[in-house]
Amino acid sequence: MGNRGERRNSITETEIEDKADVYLNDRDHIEVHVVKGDFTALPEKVKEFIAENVKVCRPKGIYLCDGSEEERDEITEKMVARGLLTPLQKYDNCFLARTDPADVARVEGRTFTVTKEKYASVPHVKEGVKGILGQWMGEEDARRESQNRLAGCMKGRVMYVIPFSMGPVGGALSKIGVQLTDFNYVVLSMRIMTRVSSKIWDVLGDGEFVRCFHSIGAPRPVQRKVINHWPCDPERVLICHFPDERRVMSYGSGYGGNSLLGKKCFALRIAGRIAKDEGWLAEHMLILSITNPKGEEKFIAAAFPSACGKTNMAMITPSLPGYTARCIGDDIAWMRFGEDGRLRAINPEAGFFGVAPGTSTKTNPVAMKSCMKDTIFTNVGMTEDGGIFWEGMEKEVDREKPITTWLGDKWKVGMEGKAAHPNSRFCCPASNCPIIHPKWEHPDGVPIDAIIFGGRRPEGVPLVYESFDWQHGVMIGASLKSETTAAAEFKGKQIMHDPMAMRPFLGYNFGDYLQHWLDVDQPGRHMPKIFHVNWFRLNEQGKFLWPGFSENVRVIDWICRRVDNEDIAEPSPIGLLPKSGSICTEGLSGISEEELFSVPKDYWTEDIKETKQFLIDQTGCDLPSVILDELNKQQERIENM
Ligand code: GTP
Ligand code: SPV
Ligand code: MN
Repeated sequence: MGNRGERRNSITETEIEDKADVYLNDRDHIEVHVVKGDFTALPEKVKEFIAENVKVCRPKGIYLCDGSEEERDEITEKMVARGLLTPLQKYDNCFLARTDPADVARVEGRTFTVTKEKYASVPHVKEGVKGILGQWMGEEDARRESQNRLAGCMKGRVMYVIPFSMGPVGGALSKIGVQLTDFNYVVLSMRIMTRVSSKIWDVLGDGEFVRCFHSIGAPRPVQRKVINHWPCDPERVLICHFPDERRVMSYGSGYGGNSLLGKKCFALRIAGRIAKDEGWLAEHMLILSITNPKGEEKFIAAAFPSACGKTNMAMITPSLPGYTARCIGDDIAWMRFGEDGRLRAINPEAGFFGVAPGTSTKTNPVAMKSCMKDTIFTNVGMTEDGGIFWEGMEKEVDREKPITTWLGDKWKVGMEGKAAHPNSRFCCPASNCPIIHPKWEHPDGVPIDAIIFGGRRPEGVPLVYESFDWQHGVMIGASLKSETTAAAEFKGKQIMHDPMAMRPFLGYNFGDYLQHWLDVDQPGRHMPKIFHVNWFRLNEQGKFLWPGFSENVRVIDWICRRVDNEDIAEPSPIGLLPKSGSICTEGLSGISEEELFSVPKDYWTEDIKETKQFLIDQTGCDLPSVILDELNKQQERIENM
C-alpha cells in the first residue's frame, strides 16, 4: 500500500478532450481524479468506455482495480469503518453485509434485452398471452430510460473499473469483461466471483470485451434515505442487456445477479448470445465429477432453477462408500464440443454465491467449510460471538444465546420470524472448496458424460428418468417446471415453467435457443445422455419421499451406469425409468419405490397438455417443429398408457 500517494494522478484535460473529440462529440471539460491506477496505460477501447460513462455519470474519481489483496484490504477497511461490513470474529477474514430490505433478490420484472428487432430477443407469443420467456425493450426506450437514470448518477462517488475474466485468464474458452461500478461491495464480491487482475489488460490488448456498467443510483447528496449503509434506488431498478453490442447496463440495485454482472448478465444472457453465434452453450448448470469404487470418473452438468439444489449437488458428500465427488462449478457452465467430438465444460466463475438458508453441516458440510474464510455473507443472522446463523443451522448454535437477525433485530431460535432472508447468500472463493476438482481451472474444461434437468416437483414426477435421445432430452429441458423460490421477487409457492432453468436468464429468442440446442447434435459428436431428476416429491403427509442431499449419489450412480449402457432402465411414456431395484437403496429405510417412481396417468395427461399449450403460447411460430413433434409423441404415449 506504500506508494498509494505517488500513484495519484489525473486524466488530463487534453486526454479527456481528445476522447471528447473522437467519441463524445462535444467539448465539455471533464476532469476526473484518478484515485488509483494508470489511466493512460489502458487499452484504447477501455479508455473510451470509461470516458463515455464518466461524462454521463460524473463520478468524483475513478479507481482502476488490480485485484490484489492489498486492494481488497484497503476497500474492506473503509467499508468496515463506514459500517457496511461487520467483521465476523469467529472466522478468518469473513464479513457480514446487510442490504436495504428493499434490495434482496434479482428483479426479473425490470430486466430486459434490448435489440433493434423485438423477435431477436423474445419469441412470437400468442395474441393475448403475456410472454414470460424474456422481456424486450426497444432501443429508443432503452436510451431514454437510461438517460433518465444515468445522468449524474455517480456524483460524489468513485467509479471503480474492474477488469475481469470469466474462465481462466487467457483460456481459449474464457471471455473478458470490464465492469464499472460505484459500489465497493460489488468490487469485493466481483473479485471473489470472477478473476480480477491487471493482467487482464495485457491479455485484452485491442481485443473485444463485454462492457458492464453498474450503478446503485444514489448520487451524493442522497435523495433517498440510506438504510444499513446500503444505498440503492429500488423503485427505479433497470437492467438492460444489449447482446449485439455485448453490453450490460444495470441501475438501482446492489444485490446478486443485479450487480455482480459477470454472473447472470454476462455469463448467461450475453454469453448465451455469443454462444449461439459461435456454436457453443452457456447454461445455468453446475458441473461435478463422480468417481465410483472402481475408480471410474464421470463428469455431469446439471440445470436446476434458482435455489433448487445446484450448489448442494455440486458439493455432494456421497453417502455410499467408495464414491468420491469433486466440484467444478455450482451455477454456470460454458460448454463447447472439442475436436474429439466430446462436450467440454468450464466453470466461468471463480467463486460461489450460494443460498445460505438450508445449508448446514448436515446437508452440505462442504459448503460450510468453503465459507469459513475470505467470505462475504449478505442478509444472514449473526451470533453474539461473531458467527453466522440462518434457518437450517439450529443444531449448530447455542439456542439460548441471542441472535441478531438480518434486519438487525434481537431474536432467539424458536421465536417467530426468520433470522436470515430466504435469499441470503455466502460469497466465497471456489478455491476454498475442500473438494474442488484439480482440473477446475483447466482452460480446456472437462468432458461431460451426462446432462441433468430438475426442479421442485411436489407431485407426479419420478425421482429420475432418462430421455430416449437428445431431441427428447431437449424437449424435457424445455418442459422444466419448478416451485418458485426466493431468488427472484415472486411471492408464494406456485409451480412455474422454467425451461432449461434459463427462463430468467435468456439472452435471445427462446425458440432460437431450442433450435440451437437441437443443432449442436451433429454427426461425429458424442452427445451426452440427458436425464431428469426430482428430489422434491412429497408423500400424502407432505413429507419428502426421498432423503436427498448426500443420498442423491444413489441416483447419480444409476445415471453413470446408464452412461455405460448398463441394462437397468425400462421405457415408460415419459422416458426410461430405473428397473425395479436398480437404484441402490441399501441402508435407507421407508423408501417406497412405488411412490417414488409412479407415473400417474391423470397427472401426466394434464401435465403434457398444459406444457404443450405453454410452449405453443409462449413461442408460437418460433417453436422448433422437432420439439412440437416430441411433445405430440409424448402426449400419444401418455394417452395410450
Ligand atoms: P442458485 O444459486 O439460486 O442458482 O440455487 P442452487 O440451485 O444452487 O440452489 P441450492 O443448492 O443453494 O439449494 C437451495 C435449497 O434447496 C436449499 O434450501 C437446500 O436445502 C435445498 N435442497 C438442495 N438439495 C436438496 C435435496 O436433495 N433435497 C431437498 N429436500 N432439498 C434440497
Ligand atoms: C440465481 O438466482 O440463480 C442465483 C443468484 O444464482 S443471483 O446471482 O442473484 O442471480
Ligand atoms: Mn443460479
